[in-house]
Amino acid sequence: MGRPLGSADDLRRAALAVLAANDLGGWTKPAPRLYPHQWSWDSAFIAIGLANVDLDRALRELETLFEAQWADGRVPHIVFNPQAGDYFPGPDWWASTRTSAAAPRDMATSGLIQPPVHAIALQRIQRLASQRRAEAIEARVKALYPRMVAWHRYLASARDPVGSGLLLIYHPWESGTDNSPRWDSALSRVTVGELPAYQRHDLKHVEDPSERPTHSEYDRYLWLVELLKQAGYDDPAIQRSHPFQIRDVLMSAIFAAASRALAEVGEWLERDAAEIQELTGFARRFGAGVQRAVDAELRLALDWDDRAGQAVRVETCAGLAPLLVPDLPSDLLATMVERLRGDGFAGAAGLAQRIVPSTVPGSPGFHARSYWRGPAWPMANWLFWWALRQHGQRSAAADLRTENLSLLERPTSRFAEYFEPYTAEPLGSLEQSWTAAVALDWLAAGDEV
Ligand code: 2M8
Repeated sequence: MGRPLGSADDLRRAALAVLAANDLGGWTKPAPRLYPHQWSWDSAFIAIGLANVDLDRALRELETLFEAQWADGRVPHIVFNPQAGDYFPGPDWWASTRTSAAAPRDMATSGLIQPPVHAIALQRIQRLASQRRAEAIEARVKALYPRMVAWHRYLASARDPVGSGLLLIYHPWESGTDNSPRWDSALSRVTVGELPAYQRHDLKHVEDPSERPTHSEYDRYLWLVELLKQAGYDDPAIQRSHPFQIRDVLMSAIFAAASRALAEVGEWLERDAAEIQELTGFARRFGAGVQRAVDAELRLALDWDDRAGQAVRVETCAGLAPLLVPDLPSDLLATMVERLRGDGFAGAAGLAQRIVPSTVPGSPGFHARSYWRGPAWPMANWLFWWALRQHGQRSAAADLRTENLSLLERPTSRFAEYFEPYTAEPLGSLEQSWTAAVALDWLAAGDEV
């Protein structure tokens, strides 16, 4: 894996080897040591990558995840692997089965969620299966579809009971962009109560602690879990008192895009018109919510802090969320494409590759080596690439793909979890599954302008 990757074929082979090594039979761990369980949105990206090589295995990745779906429709952010103990917080800390009647009885899961990329993966699998007349796969898509509808209904109702068009999150881990400056002000207002003593495991696997969250951030993460547990993971109870409640623009934009994708799968399945309208309604409602969140001065969408009653004015890649919104008006699309290519993101001065960093370089909270505070994440770049293609922005999409592939072809890259944006130094874990998966998808997409 340390050898130069001379050709697309070499990169493809290396990516497949990473996914095979992390494959635990029906599901894939995100990284060899740092993340030994199944993570929700990682599995969606993995399914997208695998769809290019093995539809059966790609669909299996989603099926195993949805086996852990809660009775209320939520898809947990972690499904615990009973064979792996080396992760904290583990199943005992979450105590979901003991705490909530909606949690699965026979599987240990967390009680949080992550961004709903899954229907985008399902649609990819469905389209390829239809092209190839793979009937057995089509039948399994049909069987999984109602579970995805239940997931989307949970999000649209439990996470947005007031119909704002933005989904509420209760924890930075729900956003998937865990340590982003997006959460700094809300976290600073959380007063940590009585926490049992605990031992972090992540720092055993990442040499430089500055690449991971601080201890004070971890205390807050764990205290928020304590509070969610005390509320029995019950949405109305949480919304009455939880100190961290933010309307997340990136989560909401992904939900809008995924609802459109799911509606299209529903049309292909010839589902009831009312159900399809409900899904297209989610796409419109959350697409509109994200557009309303755009700040005219920063030209980015901003999260809304419900407890503070104000927008979160930071410049991160989540602000590019409108790009994911289906049918985005052309003026806003042009603004967002310009922003993505401009000096805050892919066009920032001195970048090793012209790709999107997680936080605008030089803006408050930016840190070039620190988890979600500045490094570039290939899977986040994939999302924006996918969005650009959905809008027919082929030239911007082609540039983003080429630059990301050049990064991943560097002999030192080794499918890292994230990269220092100025030096391309690999950070976090090496051989991260979703990095390999998006590499496979970019390779399969071929060159285009
Ligand atoms: C990271 O999150 C986990 C907690 O969920 C962690 O730091 O332990 C995030 O990057 C998240 O988005 C990702 O799904 C997970 C596994 O790759 O790691």
